[in-house]
Amino acid sequence: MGTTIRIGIAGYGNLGRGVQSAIAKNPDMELVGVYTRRDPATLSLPGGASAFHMDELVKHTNDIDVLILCGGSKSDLPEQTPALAALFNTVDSFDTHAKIPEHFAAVDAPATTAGKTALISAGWDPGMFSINRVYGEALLPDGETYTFWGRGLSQGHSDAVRRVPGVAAGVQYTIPSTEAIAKVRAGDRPTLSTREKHVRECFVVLEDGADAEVVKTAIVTMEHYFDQYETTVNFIDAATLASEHSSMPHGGFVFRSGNTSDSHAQVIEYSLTLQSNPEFTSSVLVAYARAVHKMNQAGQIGAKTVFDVAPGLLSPKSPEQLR
Ligand code: API
Repeated sequence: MGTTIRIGIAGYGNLGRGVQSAIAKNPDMELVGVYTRRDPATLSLPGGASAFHMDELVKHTNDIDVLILCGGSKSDLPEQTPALAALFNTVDSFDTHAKIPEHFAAVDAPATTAGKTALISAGWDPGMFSINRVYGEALLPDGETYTFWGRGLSQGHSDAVRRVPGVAAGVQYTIPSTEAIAKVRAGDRPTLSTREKHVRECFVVLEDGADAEVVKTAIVTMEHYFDQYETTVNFIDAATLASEHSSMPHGGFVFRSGNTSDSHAQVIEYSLTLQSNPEFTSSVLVAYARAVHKMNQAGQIGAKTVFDVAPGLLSPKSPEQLR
């Protein structure tokens, strides 16, 4: 193996901490620094890692092979990824599915101009689930694809809830229809609307003086996140949030159910059972950082998605070892 891949972390919330843990599990990687918009002196970083203000990033362009962007999709990444992809090879987990083409275009131009490689929308969905949908559809062209999430805490939806004016804190659980999952697993191919597959449940702590009805309406009508679902909003206090909603489990299923001939039906199932949604997402981001490093060295520049990355590039093993 060659020298270690030098990783920077931009943003130190749940994902940033997860990336730090994941780097510790990958001996071919090394953490150069954590970059934050907060006062870096206030971060207590395990393992003697260094913290810097985000503004210092411009001074460290020669020290970092791949910068992993750990901000939220609602407002951080649409600004940060295009700006930082002009300076670094990057990996992000932008997960507003409907806006991925727009995000791709915004990142592709600066990355290409700078000769950088920018992998967008990695994680598990979008990410590993996307890959499994594409595999399923390619292998079983005559069939149906089903994605179920949960039961679990969606970071994307929780982040979106927390950005609603009047919300002090909150989480969102995605709850799938267990009946629908059982039918699909058994080989049925029901037609299911978005509403029939999942419901969404929010637990929200209001800011002092906030109007609960206004907050609730803002959440349940939010485009891309809640408007297509049955959503319930429960108002709780900060102590209850801390005691009952601090863990972040998630998971789900991708099914492809199809026929290879009139007489034979086939079902493919990919499933995840996650104790920590952010730590798993972070592990995916770190494996893709390895691929981004190799792709940039091979001259593959510009914006990329998981569909553009060959599986062997994710591995610390060489092509010879894999063969
Ligand atoms: C949901 C899924 C979760 C995808 C995983 C990840 C996240 O509704 O629960 O935000 O946690 N879209 N993108």
